[in-house]
Amino acid sequence: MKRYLAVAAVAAMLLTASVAQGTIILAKWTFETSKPTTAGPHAAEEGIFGGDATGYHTLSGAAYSNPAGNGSAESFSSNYWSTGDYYQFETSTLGYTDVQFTFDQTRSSTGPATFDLLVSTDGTNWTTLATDYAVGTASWSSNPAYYKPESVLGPFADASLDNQTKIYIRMVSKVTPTNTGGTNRIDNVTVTPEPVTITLLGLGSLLFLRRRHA
Ligand SMILES: [Ca+2]
Ligand SMILES: [Ca+2]
Repeated sequence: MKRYLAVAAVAAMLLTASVAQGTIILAKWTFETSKPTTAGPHAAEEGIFGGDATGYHTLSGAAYSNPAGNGSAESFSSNYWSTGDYYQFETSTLGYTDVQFTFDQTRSSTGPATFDLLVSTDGTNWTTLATDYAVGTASWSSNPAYYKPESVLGPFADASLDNQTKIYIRMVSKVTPTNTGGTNRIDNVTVTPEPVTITLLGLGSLLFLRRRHA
């Protein structure tokens, strides 16, 4: 009498799971807690990594304030703009790929209307993602019912931002308005991984026990 054990590993199971956009936030500045009155740094209100928001102005007269955001109570605003002045946001993307970001930006009628968008991983060497993008004059209200989608810029993405200990995002004014009182305002700066599709390979084994009589 012989006994045979035959084993066959047969089945492969393919599972595809979709992770919806927005379920992971690396950093998001809403300014609802920081309510800026200075150049910063202002801590991100949300996100796995958080991070800092800062403003930079050449003119010492620049004032930072927190007027109504885009459908929220607070935003990050400043006046006395010169060419080269900027808003900057820094966070981490370590362990995440396909990183993208969006932000809301508006201005007063005499505020700077033209910006460049730059990114960096060291704060020294910069890559330009958008040149001379236009900032509109949509009037923001703290009432969510009056949220202005036309103020949303992006999503912007660049492979250099993936899986980095630190990333920097800058919105740099390309113009010097004649009216120093002109303001520019930013809100809802959000850094996320792009929606990803995760493929799971599952191996199912089938074990056959076969008995034979000699
Ligand atoms: Ca806000
Ligand atoms: Ca306020």
